[in-house]
Amino acid sequence: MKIYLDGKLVEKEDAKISVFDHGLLYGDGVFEGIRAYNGRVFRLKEHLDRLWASAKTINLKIPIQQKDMEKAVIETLLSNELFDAYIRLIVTRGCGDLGLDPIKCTMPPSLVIITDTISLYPEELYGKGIEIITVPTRRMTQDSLSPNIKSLNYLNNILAKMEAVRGGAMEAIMLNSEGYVAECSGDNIFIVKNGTLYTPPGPEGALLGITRDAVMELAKNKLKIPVREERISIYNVYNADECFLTGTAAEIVPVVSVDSREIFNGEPGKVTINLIKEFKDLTRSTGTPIK
Ligand code: PXG
Repeated sequence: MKIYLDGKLVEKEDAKISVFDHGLLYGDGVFEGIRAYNGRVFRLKEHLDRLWASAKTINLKIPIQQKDMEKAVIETLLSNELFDAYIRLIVTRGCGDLGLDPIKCTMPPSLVIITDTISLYPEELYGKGIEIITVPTRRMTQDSLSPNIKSLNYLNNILAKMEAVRGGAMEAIMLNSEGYVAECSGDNIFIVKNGTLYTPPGPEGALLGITRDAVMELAKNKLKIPVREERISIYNVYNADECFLTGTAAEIVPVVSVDSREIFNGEPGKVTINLIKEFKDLTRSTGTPIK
């Protein structure tokens, strides 16, 4: 397996970064998770725009142009002969000393691209749906650290994920500090009520997911149903007609129970099933060609 590291394709064993990189010392850096389907990278530009926005927010200058990053992603996929893949892009702050101040990082940021095949939730769960729970760890808030930054420090989400797994669930609903629904540990959340699709807006603590965006477009344009980015409570989730999660890794996964409350009749809903189909068509027919 070849890894892209600072402009070179190297073997996995040689893809190493210094222990003085602030990406390791402090989680100081940003990342993206992207997917390629059927020889095309899905929404590559949108992912790179989000990477650049995360970097800008933490005042990290990515040392190459977006076009060159695009080429590097394609090159890495080609060298691994991967046409259906998960792509992890990482930009670290670079090497410094043991102090927090990134001014001391005299080396440029490191760029890493890992491409691999991906293991999803087991296939049958897409038909059956998953059971999820609300966890104690709250999604961090805009007034401390923007949840819209995809930073290398994912402890907030990791704690939530561990709490979900300990509670026997595959995903965690994270509330924000006001007690409203923000998102899940690695996915956005949607509900359907009376024919309208709802999802929490960014400021509530939701990452502006690329899959979330695609799903909102499909709901509006293909399913012709209204979409609202609106504050939702856990009461709204328990009493929804449908619930599902979206993310690059998970795609669209139906939720059939939340905190032991069955969602409607405990089966994946019609809107969810239609969106899964539309999303599949979209991911297999659009995107940046790998060749
Ligand atoms: N919310 C959070 C907090 C995320 O990290 C999403 C939503 C979905 O966004 P996209 O753009 O992918 O639709 C993410 C992204 C994992 C894992 O192992 C998940 C993400 C990132 C890294 C690892 O589940 N999800």
